[in-house]
Amino acid sequence: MPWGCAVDPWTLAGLLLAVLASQALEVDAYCFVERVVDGDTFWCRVEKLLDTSLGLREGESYRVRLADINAPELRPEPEPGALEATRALSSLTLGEAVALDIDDVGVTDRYGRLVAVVIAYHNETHGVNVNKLLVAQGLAKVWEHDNEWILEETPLYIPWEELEKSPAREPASSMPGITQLLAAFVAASLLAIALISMILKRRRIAG
Ligand SMILES: [Ca+2]
Ligand SMILES: [Ca+2]
Repeated sequence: MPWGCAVDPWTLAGLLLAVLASQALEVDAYCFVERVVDGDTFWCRVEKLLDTSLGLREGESYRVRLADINAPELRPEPEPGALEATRALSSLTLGEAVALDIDDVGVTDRYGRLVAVVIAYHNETHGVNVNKLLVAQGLAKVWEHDNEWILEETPLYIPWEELEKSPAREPASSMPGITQLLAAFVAASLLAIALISMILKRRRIAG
C-alpha cells in the first residue's frame, strides 16, 4: 500500500464517518432515583451537578422525563405494557445513582420535567442508555423531539471512562465541536488520498 498504513483509507474514512454520525453522550448531573412514576418518568435527587448553566441545584429533587421515547400510560388506567415498562425502569434505576445527560436545547419540557438521556449502571466498565434500552426491549417507542439527540444515533452502551472524561458542554450551540470538524477534515483527506491513489493505479494499468 503506497501510503504505508495497515488499514486502507476507504475503511478509515468510513470509520470516521460512522463516528461523526453517532452522538456522544455527556454527564450533566448524577442523581439518585427516588420514585418511578411510569415507564418513562421518575423523580430523582441531584447529587452532583456538573453543568451549572442548567439552573439546577444539588440536593433538590426533579421530575425527569426520558427523552425521545414514549412508554404506555400507567394512569388513570394502565395501558397494555405500562406495568412492564414501569417495572423495567424501576429495576434499572430505582434506589440507584444514575447519570443524566440533560437536554441542552430546552432543559425541561412543557410540564417542567427535565428532559434527559439516563445512563444506568450496566457493569464495571460500561453504563447503559436506559432510553434506548427500553426501546430495544420493546417496552417503549421512539418519539423524536427537537432536542439535543436523535435517539437512534446515541450509543446503547457507553464506557464510564469516556463519560467521566466528557466535560459538561457549553449551552446549546449550533456550531459543530472541534473534534467533529477535525474528524470531518481527516475523513475528507483520506477519501481524497484514496481517490488519487485509485486514479494513479488506473493510469499505471492503462500505461
Ligand atoms: Ca446535555
Ligand atoms: Ca430528538
